[in-house]
Amino acid sequence: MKVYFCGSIRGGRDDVHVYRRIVHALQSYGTVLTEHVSSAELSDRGQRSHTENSYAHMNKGENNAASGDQAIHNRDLDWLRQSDVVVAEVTQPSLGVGYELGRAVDMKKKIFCLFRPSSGRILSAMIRGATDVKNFVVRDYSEDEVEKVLEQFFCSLKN
Ligand code: 6IA
Repeated sequence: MKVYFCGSIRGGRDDVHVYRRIVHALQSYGTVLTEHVSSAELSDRGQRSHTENSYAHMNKGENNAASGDQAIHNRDLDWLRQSDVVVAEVTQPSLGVGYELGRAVDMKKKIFCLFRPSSGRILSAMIRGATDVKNFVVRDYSEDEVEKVLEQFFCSLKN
């Protein structure tokens, strides 16, 4: 099983410790294509990092930000197409995560969104309200429930 994990990067890295915990748990269900999203080295500013270096070869010699971003976008969409399941932590608002979810809906992926009400935020109606979309599940949870809610979701896929 290939899992595409979405979490905020330029939207803010406040929840990276939660992403780590989710990705760790997801690895017991399959291959996480986007493990870098949970990397503490990856900042919201685009500092040199392992992930950035791994995308560098796709810039074909150009070293400007836009071509780097194009490579990231195209690579991520390739991974999204390959994935069997999309899991998104949606507590920290992120344009990229919202975009990925919209594209994933269009690709008819199985989607599981995780939101922590303890953040004090109110989740976007475009995520919370997607109840008519097939295979689109939003689950409220607290950090200590990560393993449990993922187990319930992956069990439900078997039925
Ligand atoms: O708008 P955001 O940056 O918060 O979007 C985050 C989402 O878009 C994540 O779920 C990722 O899958 C994807 N994404 C955004 N930026 C990157 C990235 N590097 N590398 C891989 N996936 C990304 C950005 C440059 C970095 C060195 C800061």
